[in-house]
Amino acid sequence: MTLKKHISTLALASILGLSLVGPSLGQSATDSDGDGVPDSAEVLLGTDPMVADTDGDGQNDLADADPTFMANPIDTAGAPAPFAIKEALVENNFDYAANKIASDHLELLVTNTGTTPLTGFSIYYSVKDGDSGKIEGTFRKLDGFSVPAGGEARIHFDDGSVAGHFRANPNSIYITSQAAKTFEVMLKADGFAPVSAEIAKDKGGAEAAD
Ligand SMILES: [Ca+2]
Ligand SMILES: [Ca+2]
Ligand SMILES: [Ca+2]
Repeated sequence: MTLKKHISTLALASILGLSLVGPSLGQSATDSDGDGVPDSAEVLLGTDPMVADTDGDGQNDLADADPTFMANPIDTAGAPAPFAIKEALVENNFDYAANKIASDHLELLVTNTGTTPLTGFSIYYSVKDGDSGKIEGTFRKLDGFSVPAGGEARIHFDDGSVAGHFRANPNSIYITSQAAKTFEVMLKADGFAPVSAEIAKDKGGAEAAD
């Protein structure tokens, strides 16, 4: 009797689970990233419709109780970093390649004072909304990003359409809220202690290029 009841509960949970993911959210709705959350619902959740795990904590957006925030996972141990964040921008960006104003996005200029090229970077960044107090926190491995010995390189988080740029969540409060915001960034390369930067963004939306 007990066993039968247990099985019934599991069956019921399974049915409820299917109904939550399926028809109740619109079975035919487009789910571009296959995380179980339709694109239209990702807008409401503030998650990225093209990224299954928006905050980078390893849980996809459907399973994640707080899909736009994870705590900073970066290990602060390591040898003193031979790199530094020379510039950190979240507004009034400039596209040096095209020599024109670029749409607002998170951009870092990283310098390497060492004698060997650096790779193996990862980043954690948080953005806090000055009005609501909401905080989003995101972790990413920066695959393909490197800084030459004695040189510098830029990290861009935008729509990711340009080679070498990384994708940022288009439904982030950075884009959707007009409030002033505070960004905190921590950048790490394997084996080295991380470096940090804090950036304030003025009240107003993320302006389009003009
Ligand atoms: Ca989705
Ligand atoms: Ca998603
Ligand atoms: Ca997640």
